[in-house]
Amino acid sequence: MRSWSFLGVLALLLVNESSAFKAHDFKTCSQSGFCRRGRALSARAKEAKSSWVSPYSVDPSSVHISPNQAVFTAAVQSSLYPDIKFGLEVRIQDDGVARVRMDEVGGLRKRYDEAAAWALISEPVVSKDIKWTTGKKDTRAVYGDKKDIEVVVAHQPLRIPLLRNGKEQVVINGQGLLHMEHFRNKIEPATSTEEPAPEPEEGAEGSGESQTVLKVENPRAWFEGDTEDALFEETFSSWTDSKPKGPESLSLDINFPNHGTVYGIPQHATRLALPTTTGSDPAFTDPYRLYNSDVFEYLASSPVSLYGSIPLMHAHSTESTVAVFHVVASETWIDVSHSSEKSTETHWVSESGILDTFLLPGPTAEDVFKQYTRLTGTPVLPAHWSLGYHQCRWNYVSSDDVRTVQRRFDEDDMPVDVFWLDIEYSEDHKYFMWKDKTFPDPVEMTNDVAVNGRKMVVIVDPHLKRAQDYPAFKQASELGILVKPNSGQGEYEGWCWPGSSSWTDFFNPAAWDWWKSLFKTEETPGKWSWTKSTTDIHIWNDMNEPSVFNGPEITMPKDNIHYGGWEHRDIHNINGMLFSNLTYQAVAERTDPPTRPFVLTRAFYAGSQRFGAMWTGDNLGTWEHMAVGVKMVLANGLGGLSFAGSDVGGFFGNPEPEMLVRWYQVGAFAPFFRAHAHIDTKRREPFLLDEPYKGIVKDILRLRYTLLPVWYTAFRETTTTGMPILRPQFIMFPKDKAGFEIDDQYYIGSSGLLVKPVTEKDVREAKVYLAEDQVYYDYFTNVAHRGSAKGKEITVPAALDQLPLFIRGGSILATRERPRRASSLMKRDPFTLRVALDKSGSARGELYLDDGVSYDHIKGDFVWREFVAETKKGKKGLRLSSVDLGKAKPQEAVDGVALATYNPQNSFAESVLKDVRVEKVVVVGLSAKPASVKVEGSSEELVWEYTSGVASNEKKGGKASVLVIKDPKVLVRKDWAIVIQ
Ligand code: NBV
Repeated sequence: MRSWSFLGVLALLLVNESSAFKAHDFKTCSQSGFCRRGRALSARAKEAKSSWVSPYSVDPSSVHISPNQAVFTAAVQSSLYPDIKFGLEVRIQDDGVARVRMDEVGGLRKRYDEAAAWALISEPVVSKDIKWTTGKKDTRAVYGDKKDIEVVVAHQPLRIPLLRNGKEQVVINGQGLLHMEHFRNKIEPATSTEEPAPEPEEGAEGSGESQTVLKVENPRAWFEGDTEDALFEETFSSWTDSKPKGPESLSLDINFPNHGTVYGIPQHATRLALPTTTGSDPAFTDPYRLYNSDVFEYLASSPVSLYGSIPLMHAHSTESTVAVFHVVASETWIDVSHSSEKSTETHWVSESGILDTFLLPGPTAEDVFKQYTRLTGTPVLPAHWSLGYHQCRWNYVSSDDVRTVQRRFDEDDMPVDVFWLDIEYSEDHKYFMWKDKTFPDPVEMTNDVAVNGRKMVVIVDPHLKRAQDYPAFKQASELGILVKPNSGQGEYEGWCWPGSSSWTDFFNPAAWDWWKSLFKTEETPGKWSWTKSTTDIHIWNDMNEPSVFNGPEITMPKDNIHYGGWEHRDIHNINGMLFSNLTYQAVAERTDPPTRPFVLTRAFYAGSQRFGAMWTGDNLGTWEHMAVGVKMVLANGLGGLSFAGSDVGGFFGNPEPEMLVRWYQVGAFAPFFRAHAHIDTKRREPFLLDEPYKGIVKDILRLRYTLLPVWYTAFRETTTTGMPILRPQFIMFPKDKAGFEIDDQYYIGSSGLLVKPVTEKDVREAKVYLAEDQVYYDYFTNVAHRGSAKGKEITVPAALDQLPLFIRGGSILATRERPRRASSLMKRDPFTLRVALDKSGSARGELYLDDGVSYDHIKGDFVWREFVAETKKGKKGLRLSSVDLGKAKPQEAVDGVALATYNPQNSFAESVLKDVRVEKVVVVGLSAKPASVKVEGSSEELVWEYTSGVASNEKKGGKASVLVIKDPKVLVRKDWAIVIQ
C-alpha cells in the first residue's frame, strides 16, 4: 500500500523519529537575530525607565494634510540617524479605522510593502468628515458621529494614541520601542562614521527627556545595543541565512492603557485570553511567534508559532473592545505584558516589511468585526454539504476501501457527507495522478460516493515532484514560475513527500491561470488537466507553510526569491494563503457558472476566510489537545476565520473509546467537523466502536445533522457581519469581567445555543457559567436553569452520552429531526421549531436556506425567515409568527451583496422549498396550559399536547413546561402566525 520513494520514507522517519515536540527544530527568540535585538531594545528601555525616550520624531514643518482632510503625512526622523528619512502617513477611514503607515524614504533598498495588497479586499475608503489640526506639539483629528474619537500624532517623540472620550484606547510608540532598522551596506562599521546626532536645543519640545538619551556617550548603542548582532548573516542549526539585504526589522510597541485582556493573533496552542509572555510562567518565556510552521507534535500550551498567522489582536475591557491589525507578512514576535490589571502592553518585532497598522476603534466587539471585515473581507458562505461530517484518514488505501467505508456508514445509518483521500492516492506523490494499482477507477469511485449527494475531498500539496514524467512540474518549470534559490537563478529544490521537489511561486501572476487549468475535469486543448476527476471532488491544501523537510525550521530558506525579487522572508506568512486562494478559484471555476468550492488549508493569513476552511493541524490524541483545540478554534474565529476545526480523535495516537466519544462531541460543535488519523494509527471510524460508544457517536452525528440549519444560518450571519460563529463569553457579555477568561464554553452564532464540551477523562459533571439573569434550558431534557446578573455557575450532569448543551431563553431554533444518511437528502425535509421562552415570555430566531451549492443566493435565490414569539400589547396569549427577512433586510442578506433583486417567489423558494413545512413546534416555558392553539386566520384547532412544568419566568428552575404542536401545516417560506391562547 505504501510506495514511497526512499527519500519519502526517510523523511517520514525523520519526522517521526521521536514522539515529542522537537524544540530544537524551531528558533526561540534568542536564536533569532532580529527578535533578540527587539527584545534587547525593550530590556534597555525597561532598565532606563522614564528616562527612555523614542529617538523618532515628526518634522512639524513637513506635516501635510490632504485636501480632503483625511490623510496626514509627515517626514519622520530618528535622532540617531539624521540622514535617514522616513515617511509617516495616517489615514482615517470612513468607518473610523485609523491606518498608520511608515516606510523608509529614499533608502538603499525598498522594504516589502505588498502585504496589505494580499490581505485586503480593496483600498479602504477614507473619510470625508475629518478635520486635522496642527499645533505646536502635535497634529490631531477629531471624528466619529459624536466627535468622540481622536487620533493624535505627537511630534517629538513620535507617539500616536487613538482616544475615545478622552481615554486612550490604543497607543503606538508609547513606550518608545518603535525602531525601523534602515537599510545599510555591510561595510558600515559597528561604530558609525556618520555624524553623531545633534543635541536638541535647550527648551525644545521633549528636550528634557531627549537630552537624557543624547547625553549618553553613544546614543546609538544606548538605543540599539553596542554590538552588531546577526545583521548580515545568521546561522541556525546547520543552516545559514545569507540576509543579502541586511537588517530591516521593525519593532513597534502597541499599548492598550485601558484594556486588561487581549485575544487573537492566532495560531497558538494556548488560552483564549492571551497569557503574558514577560511574567513567571515557564511555558511563556518567549514572545508569541507568527511564522507559519509545520510543527511536529506541538505543545498544548505554548507561544510557539504554528501553521497559520493572523496579526489581529483584540483588546477588551468592560468599557470597550478595540483591535489592532498589523499587516506584516514576515516572521513576527509579540510580547504581551500587563503593568496593571487594567492595561496591556504589547511589543511586536517583525523581520521585514513596512509599518502598516490599522487601529480598529470598536467600541464593541461587533464593531471591531465589522471594521476588520471591511478590510479583509467576510468569510465565504460555504457549500452546505461541507457543514456535514467529514471522514478522513491517512489513508483510505484504495477505491474499494472508500466504497467499503461508505457502505459501513450506511449499514449503521450514520450520517456522513464527505470521504477524504490523503497523499497515498497519488502516484509517487505526484498530486492529481492516481495510483493506478489501488485507485484504478477514480471517477467511478467518486460517482459511487456522489450517489447520495456526498462528496470527496482529495489532497493537493504545494510541492511538485521534480520528475519529467510529472506534467505539473514540467509545465511549471517551462513557464518559469517556480520559486528560485537565493541566487535568483534556476529553481529552488527541497525535500518533501515526493523526494526532490520544487514549489510554484503563486506571487507570479503567470502561475494563476496555469494552476486553474490543472483542476479542469475535461480535456483542455494544449493543457494537462485532471480529467480523471469529477466536480464532486474538492480539495485539501496541506503543507503550505510551506513545509520543506530539509529546510531551516522545516520550511523554505528565507533568502529564496519570489516574483518581483522579494525574498521568502518578506512574504512567508502570506505564501500559504495564496496557494489556497488560487486553489479555491480553480475549484470554483471548474464549472460554468461556478459552484461553491470547498478548500481546506493548513497555513493561513489575514484574509484566508475568503477561501474556505482551516484545521488546527497535527494534534495529539490527548485530553490536553482536545481541550486546547476548542480554544484554538475560538481564537481563529476572533481572527475572522470561523470555518475551523480540529482533527476529531487526534491525529497522532489511538484514543480510547471514551476519549473518542468526547472528541466527537467537541467536533460536532465546531464549524468544521472532520475525523482524521495518522497512517500509523488503528482504524477508528465510528462504526468500528463497540456499544455503548457506537450508539453514542451515532447520536452525536445525528445531532450535528439535526442542527445543520442552525449552523448554516450562523454561517450566513458571519458572511455579512464577520462576527465569529463560535462566540466566547466576552463577546456575548462584554461587561461581565468574570467571563473574560472563560474559553471552554461558547455560543453558536446568534442561535442562543450554549455548549460546554467535556474534555477531561472520567468527568461526569460539568460546571457551566451563566452570566445573566436569564433562563437556560437543557437542550435534551428541557430542564430550566436560572442564571444571575451577578454571574452564576451551575453544575449539570455530563455522563458520557450527555453533552452539556443549552438553549438560552429567548431563542427559537429551527432544526431538522429526521435522521438521514447525508445532508443533501435533507433538503426537502420539514422543520421543527423549538421556542425557548425567555423570562419575560418571548423569543426570536432566524433560519437561512438556499440551494447550498451555487451562487444563486447572491441574485436573491434564498429563504431567510425570522420567527418571533411574543405577547402583543394589550392581548393575551403567545403569537408565534414567521416574517420574511429577505424582504425586511435585503442589504444584509449574504456576502455583503445588496439584494435589490430579492423576490419572495424566487426560484429556490418556489422549487426545493415549495412544499417544505414546519412539522412540529415545541414551546418551552409557557406559564399555563393553553386553551386553544390555531393558525391565525383559521378556526381549526391544531393538534397539541401540553406537559406542565416550570415557567420561563420562574426563578426556581426544574423541568420546564412543554407544549408540542403537531403539524401546524405552515410552510417555511411563507408568512404565518400561530396563536396560543
Ligand atoms: O498528508 C499526510 C499528513 C496529513 O494527514 C496531516 O493531516 C497533515 O497535517 N500531513 C500533515 C503530512 C505529514 C504529517 C506527519
